[in-house]
Amino acid sequence: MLSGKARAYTNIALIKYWGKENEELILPMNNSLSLTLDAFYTETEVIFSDSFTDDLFYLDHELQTEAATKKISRFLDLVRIQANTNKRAKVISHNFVPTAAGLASSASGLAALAGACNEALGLELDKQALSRLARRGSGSACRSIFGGFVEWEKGHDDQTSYAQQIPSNGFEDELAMVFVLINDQQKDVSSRDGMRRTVETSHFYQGWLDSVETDLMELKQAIAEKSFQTVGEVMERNGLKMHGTTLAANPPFTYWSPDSLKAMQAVRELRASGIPCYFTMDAGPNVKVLVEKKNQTAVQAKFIELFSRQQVILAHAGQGITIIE
Ligand code: 2P0
Repeated sequence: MLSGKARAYTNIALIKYWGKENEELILPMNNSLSLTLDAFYTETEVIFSDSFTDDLFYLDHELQTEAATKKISRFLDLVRIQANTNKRAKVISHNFVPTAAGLASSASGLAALAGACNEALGLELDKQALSRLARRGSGSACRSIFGGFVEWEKGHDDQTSYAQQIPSNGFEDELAMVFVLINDQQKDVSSRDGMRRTVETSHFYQGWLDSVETDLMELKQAIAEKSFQTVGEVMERNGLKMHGTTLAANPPFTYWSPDSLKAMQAVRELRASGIPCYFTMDAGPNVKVLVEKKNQTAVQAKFIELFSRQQVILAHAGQGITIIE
């Protein structure tokens, strides 16, 4: 019996990963840049044994469906090839999310699983190799191997596509991210399906590709200079552009709900009142607001007033993957 356990934190992209160049290897169309956060994480234990006849996947004490287990099994198959073993595995995973608001993240989940497998099978992968492995499970997971600001270099093949931490001179420790959790009744378009549909059909997708490198360069410069305003402005417009591409897909779709718009408007009002803060959104209606720590309380208060205390969660910069003994 071989076992390993790891914890990985979720990350939020300031420059978004949106579209795959290669679906099987999960090579992205563009570089992305994220901030790893401390508020949401996954702990995963994996046990490989000759006595198991199938892979089993438990999430928060519940045995998962065949479909969910299949995704995990496909990832475990990659690991089994690397370790040259046929052993089946039991995967026991816990998501640590303050409320059940659809924030369970494939980024922290697949990163933790990759780390646990590395440990269990003694693969001795370094962080770069671990990032490449996590990428095969879910693209954004390759960024959760590292803490702080992280760039995923798109690369051109399996070897060259991985994330790395970018130097920031501790800038991330001055920042906070306020999560505004918005429940809506809409049926989700998964990020995987959403990005595929956008790449294949959106007339705005080329515009995304044409401008994302400039956004990335400006963001990296702003991080180096610790310019909060520029970081926020670039993040906000990059996120809006990503969401713009979905409106021109066929069939068109959006992740925004009326409450998402309400939260965006509140961010603009906060700025107008002299509190610099900026929003971004991912493949769902939640709004994430980047603010300097010195202004986090004012931003939290505004959203608690507009929504409710349970819908507002404060996060700070988090660390990379850790092995749990
Ligand atoms: C991101 N998202 O950069 C972007 C922004 C969603 C919107 O990475 O298909 O779950 O497993 O590679 O990593 C979510 O996509 O997709 C994501 P797969 P993943 O954070």
